[in-house]
Amino acid sequence: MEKKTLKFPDGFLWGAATSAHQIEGGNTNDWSEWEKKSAERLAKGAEAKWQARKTGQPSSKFPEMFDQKNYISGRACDHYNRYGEDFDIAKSLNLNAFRISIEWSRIEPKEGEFNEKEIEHYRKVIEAIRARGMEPFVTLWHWTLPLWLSEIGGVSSKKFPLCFERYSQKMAKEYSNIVKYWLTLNEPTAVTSMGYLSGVWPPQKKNPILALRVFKNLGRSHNAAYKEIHQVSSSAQVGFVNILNYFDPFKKKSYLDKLSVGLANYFSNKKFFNLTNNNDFLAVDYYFHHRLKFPAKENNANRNITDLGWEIYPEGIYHILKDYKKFNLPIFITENGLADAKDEKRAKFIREHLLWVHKAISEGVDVHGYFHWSLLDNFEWDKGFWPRFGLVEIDYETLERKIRPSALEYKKICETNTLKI
Ligand code: IFM
Repeated sequence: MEKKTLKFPDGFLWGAATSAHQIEGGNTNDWSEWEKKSAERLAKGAEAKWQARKTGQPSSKFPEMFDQKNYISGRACDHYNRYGEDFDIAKSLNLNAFRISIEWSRIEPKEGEFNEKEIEHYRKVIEAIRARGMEPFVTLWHWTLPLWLSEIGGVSSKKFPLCFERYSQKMAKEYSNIVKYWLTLNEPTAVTSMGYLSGVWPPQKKNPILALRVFKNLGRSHNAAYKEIHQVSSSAQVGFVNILNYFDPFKKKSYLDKLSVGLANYFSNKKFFNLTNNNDFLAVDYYFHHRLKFPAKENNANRNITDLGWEIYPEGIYHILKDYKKFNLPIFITENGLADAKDEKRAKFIREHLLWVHKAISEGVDVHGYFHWSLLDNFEWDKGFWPRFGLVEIDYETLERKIRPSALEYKKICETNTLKI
């Protein structure tokens, strides 16, 4: 049967996304300290946590999860030293954009004291991305904090927005000649709910009042950083990364199910956005679909799931993009990916999501780029190393990089700017 070719807009950015703490190795920040305190508990709790889930027994498939080492980021992928090799791989896959984050704890290890050596390091990293023909997208805060800042309350501290403003201004002054696209914050809703509502991530609070304060602080921080970056460079493009979940009602005609969807949508997708004054573009991360039954019970079909038990629901990205059309701003999909150690589902996952992205574009949504999460296998926060999100497999013993077959499929799409279906 003849294949159909779907063309993406000229100049579309094809990328991969990463974050410093998850790949660099050798970080000292609030997470690295928390990992040391939590590894034993997380390893012991793994059996109970994963056996009970609908994930096809990952506990027997991933014995690493019982090992305390799994939960310590340690040297991770040693990307701090091997970034050149990693960007060569990205280039070989025909990527023309690359998303990184700057590790604040390296840049400002003591309050108000900036480390020139580390500033130089990230300059080289960004230049290395550019030298390979890729457009850098730079995240200023992907969740980890310098120790001095976490000791005074981190994102919940009154001082946080000012500290973030100072750091952002410094970064803008240093790099605005080599960075056009700035992402101030990564997924503020995820980090607030995991750290301050469910209490699973550091600082493990379960306090809705504090969560609200964090939300406001992060909103102010984005607004301040937006201003600072634009004061340094009027041509900069600044946004923040919003993780958007697609909610739909279990029964299409049930008012109560629809009410649940409305509320979930508000708290998870809209509330933070409403706190931000300015965005030059919208950055969307898409991973989750929730089919809700009143009051808030999830009833997903889960026909197809990742190693983490997350439902694969490509259509959701289309609805999210359609909804974002109303803001009339360029949209970048700054993350979308899955844990798939055997690489059995990744190629199809990418193709199907892109099919829906293309449909949204053909209906007038202004999508400018897609970044797969992630280039490399990496440290998946409280789950550690066992979930494998990489287009490239990492052998954590030897640090050897091996390009997965799905990456070669993605390469074809990036190379031709088309999807053949
Ligand atoms: O690994 C994370 C990333 O740090 C933020 N977005 C979701 C990814 C997968 O869970």
